[in-house]
Amino acid sequence: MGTAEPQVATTSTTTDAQSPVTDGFHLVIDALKLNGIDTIFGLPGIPITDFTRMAQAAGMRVISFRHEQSAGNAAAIAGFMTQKPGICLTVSAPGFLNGLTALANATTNCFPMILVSGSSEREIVDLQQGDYEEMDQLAVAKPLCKAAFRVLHAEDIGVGIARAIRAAVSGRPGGVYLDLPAKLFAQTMDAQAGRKSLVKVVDPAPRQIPAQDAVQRALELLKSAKRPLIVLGKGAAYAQADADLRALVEKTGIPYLPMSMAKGLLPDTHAQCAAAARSYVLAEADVVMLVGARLNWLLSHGKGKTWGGKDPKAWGGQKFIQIDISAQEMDSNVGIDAPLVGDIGSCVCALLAGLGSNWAKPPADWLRAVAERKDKNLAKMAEALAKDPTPMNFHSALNVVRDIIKVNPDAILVNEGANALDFTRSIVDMYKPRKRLDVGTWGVMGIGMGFSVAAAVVSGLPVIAIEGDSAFGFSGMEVETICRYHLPVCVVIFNNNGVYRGTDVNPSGGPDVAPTVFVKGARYDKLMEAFGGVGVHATTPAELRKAMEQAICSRKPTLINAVIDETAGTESGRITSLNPTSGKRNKSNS
Ligand SMILES: Cc1ncc(C[n+]2csc(CCOP(=O)(O)OP(=O)(O)O)c2C)c(N)n1
Ligand SMILES: [Mg+2]
Repeated sequence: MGTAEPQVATTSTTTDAQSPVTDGFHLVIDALKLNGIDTIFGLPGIPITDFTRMAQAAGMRVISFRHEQSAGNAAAIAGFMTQKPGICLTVSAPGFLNGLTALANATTNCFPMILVSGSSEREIVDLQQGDYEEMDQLAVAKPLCKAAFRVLHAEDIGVGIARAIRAAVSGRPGGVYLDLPAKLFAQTMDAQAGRKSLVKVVDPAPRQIPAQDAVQRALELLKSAKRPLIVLGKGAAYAQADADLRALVEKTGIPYLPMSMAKGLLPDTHAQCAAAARSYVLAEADVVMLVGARLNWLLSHGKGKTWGGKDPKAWGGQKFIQIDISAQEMDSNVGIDAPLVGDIGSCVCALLAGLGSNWAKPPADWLRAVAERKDKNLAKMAEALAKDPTPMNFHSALNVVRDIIKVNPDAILVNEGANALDFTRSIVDMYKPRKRLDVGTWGVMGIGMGFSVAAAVVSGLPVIAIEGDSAFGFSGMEVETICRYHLPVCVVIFNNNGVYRGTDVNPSGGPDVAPTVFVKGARYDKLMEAFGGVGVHATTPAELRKAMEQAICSRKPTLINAVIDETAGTESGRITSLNPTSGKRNKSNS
């Protein structure tokens, strides 16, 4: 393929200020660098191969993946961690499409990223004359992202990149598509004019200050509560308003519930954390303040039995305060009594200022009732964690992970799977903000290795990826990427021989195994060894603990194949009820 690459102007480099001409390649690199973007997650090929080389030559970190979806997931989570748009770079049509799932997932999760894709000749694509990798990528991307732009002329690159950056991070963050046709890269222009055409984005995500009357309304409602609750979402984690948020929670004394990626905003061991009494507080609270958390399916749409409603669609009678940057989020599922629209940092700051010095703590009987439920459930959990069955189950394996995170609170935990996800979320306490990265709003499989690579690249800290064996398969080839860049990633595969469990049988009695079952006793550890990493086969908690400790200490790419009882999981983990049931009775489901 290399011989078919477009010819490029080689007289210019990004560092050569004297060069009379520049070109599209260099203008894109210069525009990104001007805006503080120093890393690209991508996969080379026509028409962007030379671009990746030039970006690397210009001092950018270019992390090359084995599949664009992983590069896209890496860009998305880098955006979440840094509040700067993560850049994913792909080739045209198929590469673009491979990246698109990550772009759509980023948009759904409000992660700022820019999918930059090379594309084919506009004239040929638009006449559908059958170009190499022909596709109207802009049209395909548009409904799946927050904004989509195409740049046709070199002199517009500065504005194009600026618009993409601002769209990704301002207001509610999300995915942005930037279409760069092959011809654009080779276009030349006067170097000085080129430099002048670049735009350094000023204040890309301007603060959005909430209105004072909205702040007062929220405070009054909160003050009137007998059984208040705060729910922290990943929007609150994204905001990086950690100290103020903690002050707000502690000054009000209100029990709080962290959503999955908000775990660790305050340590999960905090006295006010009500995670272990989740079903009790959701059903019983009379005023709920949502901070960067949406009332989507993850919170049962704010109604039904979870919220104390009489039937699955009934409102439970509680009042809601919602802090969100998007006014449109309000009333999405139930009426919001006190909408507080603004960026989370500014909203939390305004609430703190309005609390005054004599804010009354919630009624003692509410706090006592929450504490009782919590203690009871934590005692039950401790009992389950203390068991040491053979083979290991999720609890005995996660007891180890829990200890490891406790002594390594800076390590980043990536997590996907069904049971492997749900048990990890409830068992493994997090102690610091933005340390838990997982499947997010969609519950999407395939984020594991992309998130792990980005987390390690962005932070330099050790990463622990707890992966269902099915979940791992979606991005497993990226263990080569992890080895290639010598990243301190320890992948732990909870191997229960399949999707949810490994015990299903083919109802027809035919020779194929059931659709949820994998090769029994697979040795995923060998996959890591193939690329020079450390592979460990662990069948006991002691072996798992030793291998994880060594991985953290050595920072060597490590994959631990943790053998889990194949009967231990449940269908769909904690979300079994979302499976439709067949109305038709037949042999297999009667
Ligand atoms: C992209 C995508 N495809 C399919 C699914 C459906 N799905 C949900 S969890 C899961 C895998 C669960 O198995 P595993 O990762 O082994 O976890 P376990 O429950 O066995 O611990 C699948 C395929 C999904 N969520 N996302
Ligand atoms: Mg499994």
